[in-house]
Amino acid sequence: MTVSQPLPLIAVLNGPNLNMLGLRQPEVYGRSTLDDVEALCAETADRLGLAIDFRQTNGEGELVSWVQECRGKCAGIVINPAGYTTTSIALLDALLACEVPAIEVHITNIHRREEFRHKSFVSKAAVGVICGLGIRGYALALQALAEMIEEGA
Ligand code: DHK
Repeated sequence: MTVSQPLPLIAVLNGPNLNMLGLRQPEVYGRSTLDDVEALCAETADRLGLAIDFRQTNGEGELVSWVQECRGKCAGIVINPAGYTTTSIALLDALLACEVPAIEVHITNIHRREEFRHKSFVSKAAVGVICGLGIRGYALALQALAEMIEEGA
């Protein structure tokens, strides 16, 4: 008898205004929509043998609560904190408290943009940061987490 193991669960969490992807400053963020990002994550997770829980919120408190929920439940987090990257110590604290490896993703290269976007509070709690590679950054983050889980890191 073979007992099948549940697939490792990865939370893919998106912060404020990412629901506007595709419409929002397409010259900066590109034309892909959040549905396109979700489809890319779902297909990448499928290929890698991961399960995903994909969410977006405009609320800081909700994002903090979702990160807390990951504790003991998720094998990894992919997070694009968007505008809360540079402001939210609460989000940093939640990521530190949840003890789940998190990869921070930004669609744009925040270091080529306005100076106020350069400093991330979230990075202090992230195992890695991917920025400037468009929505493929999400797929690369899932790939990295799959490898880390496989290595037992
Ligand atoms: C998305 C946002 O909404 C901005 O607030 C960040 C990030 C950059 C992104 O590139 O995905 O500064």
